[in-house]
Amino acid sequence: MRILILGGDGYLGWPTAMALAAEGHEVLTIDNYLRRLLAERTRSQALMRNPDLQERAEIFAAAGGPKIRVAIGDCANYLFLSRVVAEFQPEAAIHYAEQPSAPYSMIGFDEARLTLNNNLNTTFNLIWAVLERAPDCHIVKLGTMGEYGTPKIDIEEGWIEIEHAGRKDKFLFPRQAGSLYHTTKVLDTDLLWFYVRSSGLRVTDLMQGPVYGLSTAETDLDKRLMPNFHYDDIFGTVVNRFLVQAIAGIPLTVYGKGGQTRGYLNLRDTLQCVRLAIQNPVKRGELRILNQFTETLSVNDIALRVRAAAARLDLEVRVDHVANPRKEAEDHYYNPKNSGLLELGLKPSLMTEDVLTAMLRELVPYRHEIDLKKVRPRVSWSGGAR
Ligand code: USQ
Repeated sequence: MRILILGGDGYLGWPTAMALAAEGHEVLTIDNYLRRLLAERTRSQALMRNPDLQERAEIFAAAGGPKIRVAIGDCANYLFLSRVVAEFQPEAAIHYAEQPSAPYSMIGFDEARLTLNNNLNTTFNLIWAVLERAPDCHIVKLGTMGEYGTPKIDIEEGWIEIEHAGRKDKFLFPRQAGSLYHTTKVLDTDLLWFYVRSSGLRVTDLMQGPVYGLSTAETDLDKRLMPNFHYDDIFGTVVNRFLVQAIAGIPLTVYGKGGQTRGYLNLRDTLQCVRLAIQNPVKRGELRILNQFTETLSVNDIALRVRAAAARLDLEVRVDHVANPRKEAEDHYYNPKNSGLLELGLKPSLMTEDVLTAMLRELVPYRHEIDLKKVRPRVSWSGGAR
């Protein structure tokens, strides 16, 4: 298939590009390096230096991988995006081209506006580029489990049937996100659903939980192919952060009580999920929503697992409960469904001590690169940057 990846330089975009190219798909990636720029601006650079997208594609090809095409440009610019779509005629477009950090979106007005403008414009432009230039293309959009928030009822996969005054109908599951970033994903879903209904778009919206992981089958070819691995408080996700903290010998930063529960998944499983979505496209005029995670864990559960894995490498780990910089429930009901991707064939690799120990081993050589100033929370939900 011809597959277009928007946001091909990102933590998920680059491993996805390699995995799909390795399977024989024709892959074109787009990026404008926005995340790299924002990471520089907020002093949140990734742990290891990542070559730029063009260099990564060259390293991959030199290591025996297939060709990955690269277009540097801004998906929020409609002329650029529609031209790429018209020329490439993708059969599937995977949309990762969003400002991905919840803390970044909560720093202040400028960061909130950038997140809103970028995320909605990229989605809106992709919708129109597909409608105008490649109307049969299947859009696979990365949404987030955070769209649902933490309601006191079970979370369905995207939809809920409601009975009201003796009549029934099916609606999008209620959404109440906990950050402006997560809210942009709610708005994305609404935009996609509107154009599915009005114009017959075909869309899969993947509600993904926080991802952890460092290597994939393709990164074994050359270490320079590793994804950008963030451990800072702004772009780093919690498991990756805790592993780096364990290696640095500093206490794990559990925010508040640590009962916050989310659906997690391994980076390798993200690749499986996206592949399954593409292999099983929906028909025109359908919005399929899949909850993309493999297990639910609290922050305290994760801290204990990281501590146990670190002990195997003789690393002693303390767990610290720091003041929670976010506004979120710290002790709550959480029961989301995730049968859709399993039914499509997902084989989960869970967050076992073996998996965490292997990640710690991979990270040890980078210990001297860890900058402790990036670790403590710097952004507060109530007052922007500290
Ligand atoms: N947390 C800590 N300590 C830390 C970092 C985080 O206790 O040092 C807690 C947070 O307060 C939160 C949980 O861990 O309760 C998850 O936080 P996270 O930073 O790993 O994830 P989040 O900010 O929600 O965002 C990440 C990705 C985002 C994706 C989302 C999926 O950055 O792109 O959409 O995970 S989800 O959380 O399901 O919405």
